[in-house]
Amino acid sequence: MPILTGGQALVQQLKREGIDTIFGLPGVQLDWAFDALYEEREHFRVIHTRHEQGCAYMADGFARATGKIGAFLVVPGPGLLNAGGALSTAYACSSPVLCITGQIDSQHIDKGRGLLHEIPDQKGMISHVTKWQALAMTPAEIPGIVHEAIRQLSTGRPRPVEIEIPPDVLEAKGEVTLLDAWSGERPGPDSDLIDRAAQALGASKRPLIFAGGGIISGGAWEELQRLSEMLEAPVIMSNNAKGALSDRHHLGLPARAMSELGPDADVILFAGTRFVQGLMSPTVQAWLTADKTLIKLDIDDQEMGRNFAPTIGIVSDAKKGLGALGERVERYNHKRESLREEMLSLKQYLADDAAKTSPQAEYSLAIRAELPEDGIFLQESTQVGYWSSAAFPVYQPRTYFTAGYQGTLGFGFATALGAQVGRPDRKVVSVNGDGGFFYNVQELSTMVQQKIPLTSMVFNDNAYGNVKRTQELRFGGHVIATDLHNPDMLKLAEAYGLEGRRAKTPQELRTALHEVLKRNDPVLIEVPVGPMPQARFTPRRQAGR
Ligand SMILES: Cc1ncc(C[n+]2csc(CCOP(=O)(O)OP(=O)(O)O)c2C)c(N)n1
Ligand SMILES: [Mg+2]
Repeated sequence: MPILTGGQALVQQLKREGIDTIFGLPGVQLDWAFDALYEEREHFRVIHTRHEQGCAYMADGFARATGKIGAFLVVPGPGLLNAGGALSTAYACSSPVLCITGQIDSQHIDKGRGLLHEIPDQKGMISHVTKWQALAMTPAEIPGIVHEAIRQLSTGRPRPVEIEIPPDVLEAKGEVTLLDAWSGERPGPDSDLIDRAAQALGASKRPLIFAGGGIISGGAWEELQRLSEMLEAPVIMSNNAKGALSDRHHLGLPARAMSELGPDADVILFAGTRFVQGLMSPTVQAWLTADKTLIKLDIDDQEMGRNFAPTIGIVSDAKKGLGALGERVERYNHKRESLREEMLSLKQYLADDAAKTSPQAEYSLAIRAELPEDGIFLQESTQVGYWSSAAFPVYQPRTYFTAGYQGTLGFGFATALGAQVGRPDRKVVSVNGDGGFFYNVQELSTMVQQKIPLTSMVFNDNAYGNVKRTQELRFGGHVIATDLHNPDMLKLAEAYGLEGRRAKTPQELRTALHEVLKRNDPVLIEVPVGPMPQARFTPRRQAGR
């Protein structure tokens, strides 16, 4: 048995589990962990950031872009709290993020003495945005805890987990048994339930599939496409599922299509989605239960019946569940007429309707025109970002990421940096407002130091425009706390040592992207804009067409 420090035990076990990239920000409690990373500097890429929220967002972006685990290492207490918004986002979006943090010395934990970075019940505090937490009290237990963390991240619903190790434990030496990398199966479906669901789908006249982010995180897009083509069932994708089926496929549709296709469907398969719309929209609620068979497939048994009551609920890994459904449906299926013409006409309506929101449509489509099909787009809570979630065409899985129901301002730029680190072979762009961008402006430094060739766009209206518009329209012009003073963006880029561009129209943005995406450099593009209208989308039924 080797004698290792706690820090070495941590780093060696991470290495065995296949982790090779860590986003981190050091401090006294982590010195022995960082020194162990130094010893393994040939294996690990350590990317240090300028704020802990950057570490956690980057780990999330890395995880989403690669499908692997994204790991970060931050000091306890305030460092961990700084990572909170990013962790809540990864939690909301079911992203496999490994958070490793410190503690105060083991003998003092939860005594309330007031030691550096101490907060009471750290594990309890972070438990609300992580699915599992553990505290290591000896070097010998560290490999087992890391191994269990990897198991937690690799099975069930992928959500962040947290490991905390006190500084005296990272420093202490002891006999340590390292474990082989975790490997195991994800749970498959119950075959009787698959049979019932396959019968319902096979006999259905107008089957429909609503796909959520679980399809992406579960790597189930091929099984999804096969099933939808067998059934000639349109696949409506939530924002987190964009790209599960290509927008070019006649059956691949954005979430807005639910109000068009939901009411007439007789069997709906909800796969890897909470489908909160069923609760939140009275219109959806009205048709959701009427004479329909609702099948729900989810890895998380807690999601069964939470937002709506399914007729058939199947707890399973998405890939295995959809694969099994595809096989079994063959037995019960009948041939349906092609929906090609009908769906292409619906897509055309949706595109024409979305194009009415200007200038968001023009800017967004300018980006689409220049971003390669496999390029990665990071959205944020800004005008062009909102429009994009509704109408940006996406062609491949793992190429469009949102902050999900956290709507976390500050998500876009930092998460995009992590995505670019994970996929150096892809073009990555982020769309930010001036409000959101400045949450993480300091990571321009990381971008340059680590040579991360991301193209970040800042739509600059010198305002928290979204809120300001509400104040103007709903509160009689009571503008408060929403005007922003920004530095000159080109000088900002220059000061950080990266290329800055200014594009004043959609055409100029397209030209700028055309040029910079040919190269592999970090770029900041400012797009000065005025106030934009709220994006409005009119369901075709309502438009009477
Ligand atoms: C963490 C967080 N804080 C606050 C908000 C509330 N919020 C939503 S949009 C917005 C303004 C966004 O401003 P900007 O990024 O400049 O985009 P714009 O609307 O101007 O395009 C704010 C403050 C939020 N979504 N997330
Ligand atoms: Mg703004």
